Amino acid sequence: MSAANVVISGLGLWTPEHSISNEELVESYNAYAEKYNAENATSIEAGDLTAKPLSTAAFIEKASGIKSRYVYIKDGILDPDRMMPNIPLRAEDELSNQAEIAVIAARKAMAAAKKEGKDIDAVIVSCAYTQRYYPAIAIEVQKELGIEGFGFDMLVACSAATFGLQRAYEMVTAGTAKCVLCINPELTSPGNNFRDRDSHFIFGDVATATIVESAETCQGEHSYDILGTKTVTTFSNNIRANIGYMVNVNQDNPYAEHNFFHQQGRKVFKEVCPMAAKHISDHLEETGVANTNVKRWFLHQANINMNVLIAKKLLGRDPEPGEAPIVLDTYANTASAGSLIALNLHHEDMVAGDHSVVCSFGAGYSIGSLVLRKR
Ligand code: CO8
Repeated sequence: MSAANVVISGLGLWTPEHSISNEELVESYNAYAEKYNAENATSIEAGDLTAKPLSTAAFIEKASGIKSRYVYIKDGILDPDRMMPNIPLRAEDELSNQAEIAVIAARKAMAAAKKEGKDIDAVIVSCAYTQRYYPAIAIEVQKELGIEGFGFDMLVACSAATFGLQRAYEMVTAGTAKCVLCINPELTSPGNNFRDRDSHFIFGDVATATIVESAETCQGEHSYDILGTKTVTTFSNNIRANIGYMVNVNQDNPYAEHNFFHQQGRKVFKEVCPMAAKHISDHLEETGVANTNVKRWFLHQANINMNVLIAKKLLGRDPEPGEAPIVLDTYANTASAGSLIALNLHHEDMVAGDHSVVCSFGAGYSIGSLVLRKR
């Protein structure tokens, strides 16, 4: 099967009903920091502990472009005595939290692609974290949606969504699946350290879903030829979260800072921007599409300054409004889902023949891209 025979035929997006503004987040963080500093005044004065610095909404918006973020559960996050979402443990016979949000996004993508469970034969759940190791969330989703065939979970942090789409593309190309449901239930808030001034503002929750199938069976109103996919990874410790199943045998504290998301943000910015710009340029060249022939750039949503810089490197000028859509002002960084939120919200006005690029970049480091053409 040639490259242009595999298509994206449906997109779905679940946006949580709760959001938190920078101002709300900063007020609760500062209350927590002031309380911590007052309670530990003696140790801080003696130099045994470091005082918690205060956060500002103005810094957050200027440094990242983020104004607010959506969260699955708001309760608990803004409580200075808790600083994490209050998500009750579910019984084993209840739908898991991630399967719940995955199914909502999946149903939207299936409706857009005009598919029912019986039409799909593979499910990929790819995201930055899964809430348990097994059974796979994808298999739970598969049962919930009445899908036969197989499902599996995969983790590639910020690039889980694009890497998942590449797997789907390869499966349809190879004939091991006919129609693949790819879902990215990015429940980031449990892994975000709301007690850390440098990262408390970065992440939001969301779920995106995409149907990948053969052009022969495609019935979606808005569909896209996948002209090519390209992925690369280079090991870096600059973005890490250490939490895992060894936490008990290590006799480690699950609430220790190193178990939450933590990063060297400046280094990430400096190292990833040129890598991502080169990756996209190379991919376009390999696909035979000129940069000047790309209508829309659906870039990873981690930092607005990163997106502007990468778009500038690719275009040799500032991007026009809407050319490289930004969604992180309201969604914040949603791990691997950012570029797909942008695609979900800004694709319908493209016309047949328009080229676009979807690209993720971040932890790993990992970079993944797809070159698309509207049908
Ligand atoms: N309020 C006020 N001041 C602050 C704050 C704050 N909240 N935070 C930092 N400052 C201060 C610092 O102390 C510093 O002060 P000084 O100059 O006196 O030392 C000053 O502001 C500048 O600080 P930084 O150098 O840290 O700030 P930057 O301008 O570099 O901006 C960013 C910080 C926004 C983090 C920026 O570096 C950035 O965006 N880098 C790229 C980040 C990135 O792409 N990360 C990838 C994220 S990973 C991913 O996308 C998925 C991971 C998996 C999901 C995990 C889910 C939980």
